[in-house]
Amino acid sequence: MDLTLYNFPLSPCGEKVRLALAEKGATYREISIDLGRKENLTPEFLRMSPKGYVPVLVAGADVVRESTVIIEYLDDLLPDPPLRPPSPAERSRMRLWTKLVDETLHPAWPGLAWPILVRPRWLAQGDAAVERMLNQLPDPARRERQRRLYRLGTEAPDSADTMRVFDAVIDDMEEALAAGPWLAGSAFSLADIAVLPYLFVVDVFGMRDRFESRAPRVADWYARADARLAWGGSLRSLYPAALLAEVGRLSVEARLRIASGAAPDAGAGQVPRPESAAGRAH
Ligand SMILES: N[C@@H](CCC(=O)N[C@@H](CS)C(=O)NCC(=O)O)C(=O)O
Repeated sequence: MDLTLYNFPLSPCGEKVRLALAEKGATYREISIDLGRKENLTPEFLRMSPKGYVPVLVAGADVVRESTVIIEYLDDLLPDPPLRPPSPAERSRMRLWTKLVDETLHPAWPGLAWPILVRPRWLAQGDAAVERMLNQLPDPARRERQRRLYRLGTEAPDSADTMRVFDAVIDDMEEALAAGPWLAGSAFSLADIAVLPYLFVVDVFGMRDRFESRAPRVADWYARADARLAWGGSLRSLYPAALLAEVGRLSVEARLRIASGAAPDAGAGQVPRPESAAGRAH
């Protein structure tokens, strides 16, 4: 089967798909869609993904979008090794995690990602060019958020909210991992694949301490997930070293601001706590 993945490097939704493909041992072609240059808003791309989101997977004649849908599609298409637990109880737990990521963790992600991955390039291009790109965005809420993050970087309220959401999800994970080695229970599954790219990015941004310092089971889970054979014992092997070095460099300033502004529990109660997957799983 001919597989093509449209992705933006380090976009966690696209990375989920890459992790699932790696676990399956699948070969595929990857096409990079530069979100900073709005390559996701070309008519050709919008035909595949009407909201202009990466990732998109093209498998033969099938064009599949929405990362959680794509990873389940892949598990149907390439059943070995299975990435959904066989028992209905564990499978339902797996889906609580993928739902938590779709509904809560991912919507919070731009508050961390845009200041680091996109803003520096936008600052170099200047306001007029950035406004031209922002005005192409069909969704006004998305446009305003990107404008805020461009203007204010990690000073935008979005960034502190993001860190609080991340911290709450880490707490949920810590609780769930008391019951088994992986998030859905006994086996590595799409639940782990759904969350892992977000913690990996926290790590690449130099903020691993965010979970290592206070969530020992999550730290252990992360170390075991990072060491999986599917990616040769290190998630970093999936990326060009130059990209990781560049992102590490770009994240220094953001990291320091976030560390000084939004420590775990600071401001608790200002944003709604995400609905807990762990809490409902037991
Ligand atoms: N629910 C979608 C969300 C995808 C999404 O938010 N993709 C981001 C990258 S992480 C994107 O393409 N953003 C482009 C933009 O907002 O302009 C999924 O899970 O695939």
